[in-house]
Amino acid sequence: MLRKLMRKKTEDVHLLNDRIEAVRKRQIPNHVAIIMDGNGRWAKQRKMPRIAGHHEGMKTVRQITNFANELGVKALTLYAFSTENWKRPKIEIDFLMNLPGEFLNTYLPELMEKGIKVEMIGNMDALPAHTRKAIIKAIETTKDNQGLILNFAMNYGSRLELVHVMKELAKEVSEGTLEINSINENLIDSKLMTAHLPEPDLLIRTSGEVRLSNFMLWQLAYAEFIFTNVLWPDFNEECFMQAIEDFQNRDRRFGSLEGDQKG
Ligand code: V0D
Repeated sequence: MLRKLMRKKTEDVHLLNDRIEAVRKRQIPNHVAIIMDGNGRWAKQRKMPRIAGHHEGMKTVRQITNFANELGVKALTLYAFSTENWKRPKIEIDFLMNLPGEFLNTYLPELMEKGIKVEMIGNMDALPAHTRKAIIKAIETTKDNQGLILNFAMNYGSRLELVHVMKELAKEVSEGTLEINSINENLIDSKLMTAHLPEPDLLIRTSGEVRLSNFMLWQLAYAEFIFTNVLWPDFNEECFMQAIEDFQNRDRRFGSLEGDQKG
């Protein structure tokens, strides 16, 4: 029985390896953005506290980061904490704010080994000092790494990001350093917190919710959206692979008719 199980497991690994080889031959998305939903529900199903789900979700972050890096994805943005999340019970927020420190304590050496570079978008100022310190240390330590950019969206909200850009432009216009006619899409791109990243070409949201929830509204204009019912703690390499395959099987046209059947 055990031998049969082990053989099954070995077959699964071979199948996944075949799929990896096949997706590598096609276009790998440059920038994948993920809304990591379903941690609370995962815990509830097991009669565990919500924080247990968050902790399990952190393990998934590690696994998916490594896998995306191996596939050659250039940037991975993970929505870890939204500006809305402050409405949660204080005890849950306190637990969440310990996760970056714990994650980095255990995972920073591996990030260095693999050349992964940590970055962050969102308003750092409102985070507790210990959380901020852990993140700043990770950003500093990994700043010269050349592999995947692991970009955490923390205390991030897209409308607020856009409000900041608009104020900045208004200020420059009123000071006479910017002409209204010079405002264009590229200029706005350059003022966003994601200015240094490639445009996201794939958005994944787990746990069956089909909403954007104020996440990268401007940046996701042309991205492919993939929604899955899988809860974030259950999201594994196979699920990520499936999302990449679905992405590769879509016909991306950016509004043109290129590749369409003519006539
Ligand atoms: C909980 C599922 C890693 C989503 C993943 C404070 C909710 C696990 C980080 C992390 C969270 C953030 C920055 C950093 C290193 C790690 C994280 C939060 C929540 C919000 F530099 N997981 N994780 N941050 N969860």
